[in-house]
Amino acid sequence: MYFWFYIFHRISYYLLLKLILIFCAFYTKLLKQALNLNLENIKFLKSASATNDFPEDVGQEIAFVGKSNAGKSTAINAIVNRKNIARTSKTPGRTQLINFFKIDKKHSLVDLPGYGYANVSKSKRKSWEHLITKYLQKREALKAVFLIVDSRRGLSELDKVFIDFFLPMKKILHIVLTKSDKLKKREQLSVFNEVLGEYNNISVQLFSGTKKIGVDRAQQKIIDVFTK
Ligand SMILES: Nc1nc2c(ncn2[C@@H]2O[C@H](COP(=O)(O)OP(=O)(O)OP(=O)(O)O)[C@@H](O)[C@H]2O)c(=O)[nH]1
Ligand SMILES: [Mg+2]
Repeated sequence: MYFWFYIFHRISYYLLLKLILIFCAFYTKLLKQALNLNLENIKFLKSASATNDFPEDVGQEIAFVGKSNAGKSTAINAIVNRKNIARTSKTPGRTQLINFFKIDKKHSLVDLPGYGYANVSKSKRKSWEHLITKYLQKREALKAVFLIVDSRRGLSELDKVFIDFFLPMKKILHIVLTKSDKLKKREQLSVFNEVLGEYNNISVQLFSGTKKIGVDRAQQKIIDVFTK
């Protein structure tokens, strides 16, 4: 009897050990996958001017949203360490289509047209708004939005309207305060605290695409979103 109890005990012990090892291997594989996510491998996939132009709704996406000229395309370029994969311009309203960029089979970044660009006809603005709204509401692959805000201006009324529209979707929102190279340390801290004070449940960071400030933090956030 004691012998059988001993055998049973050893087998259960062995099985438990095996289970722990399988779990560890699985966890390591997940971590590895996360680390292997090489942002520099990014490739332009396609531009969309209508919902039926969108690529297949699979995998995981992070969209860059914000006012026109806030620095969305520059932020994407800095984060993926590529010069001009997302087209930037001094002229507001440069990105007029939804641009999809693929990092690998499962992960993409999306450059959205900026809002609040005055120099555009009413009908064109309406069609952009429709396109962006449809994308944000319907896209299953959309896991998070990086809201790009010019740190010199702080959150605009339109940014706040966007936040109110997006928060109920229960997806991740991360605020990136760009062009912080144009501010003194004291001013950077002030805008950072102001945004945090207003939305203390949203993550916020300072950033500069041109001076490469906060790039690591933004990359880490992307990896966190994709491995969550
Ligand atoms: N100094 C500084 N300039 C920046 C930074 N980010 C963007 N810019 C400049 O701001 C301008 C607009 O940048 P874009 O990245 O094209 O802005 P966008 O939000 O993609 O603009 P749209 O596509 O028009 O909506 C360009 O002249 C950039 O060089 C930054 O971090 N620091
Ligand atoms: Mg752009």
